[in-house]
Amino acid sequence: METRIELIQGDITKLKVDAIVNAANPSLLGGGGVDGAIHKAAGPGLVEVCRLLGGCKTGEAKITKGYKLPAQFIIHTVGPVWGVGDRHEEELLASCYRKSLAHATVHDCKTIAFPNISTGVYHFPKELAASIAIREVKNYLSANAIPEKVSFVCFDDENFMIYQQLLDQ
Ligand code: AR6
Repeated sequence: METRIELIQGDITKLKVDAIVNAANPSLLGGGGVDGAIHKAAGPGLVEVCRLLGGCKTGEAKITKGYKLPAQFIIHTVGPVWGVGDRHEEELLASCYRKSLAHATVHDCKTIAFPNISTGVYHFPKELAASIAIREVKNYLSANAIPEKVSFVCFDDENFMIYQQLLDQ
């Protein structure tokens, strides 16, 4: 496995990294899944500042502080919903990873952790999502010194096994 990439199974809200990424929705005001867990763990200061951000388009990313989280920053990105709209889902998901990594570089985040964006409520096929995530992170790392380390955090067993297989190749 590429030494700057790490695979973890567990809850992203517990990680003491410079930045965690949130799989948000365009309102940026919270929701279920990992978004709900992050807002709950970060505390009410997060939604207060999110109200001022004016939402976020699919494929884009915005950054806030981590509030009560062990992570210093939260990078909120909005993944595509699989199977609706103009169907540029693959490119939009790739953009989520690139834009999140770019925020990490600008804010000098040496460590960043990603959840499996869009693979829950948004129903993006897990294997395809993982291959896009790994490709984009590898490409970015080969061109940038910061972040130094990227963690993929899988919550469910299926995603964990998919990432294990793809990263071992
Ligand atoms: N830590 C890490 N990963 C998690 C956690 C956690 N605590 N909880 C869930 N996951 P989802 P989406 C995984 O549905 O598909 C929200 O309501 C989960 O197993 O959270 O991008 C937003 O507000 C799955 O693999 O995000 C949006 O409306 C992955 O996180 C919508 O859901 C993503 O699942 C976004 O949908």
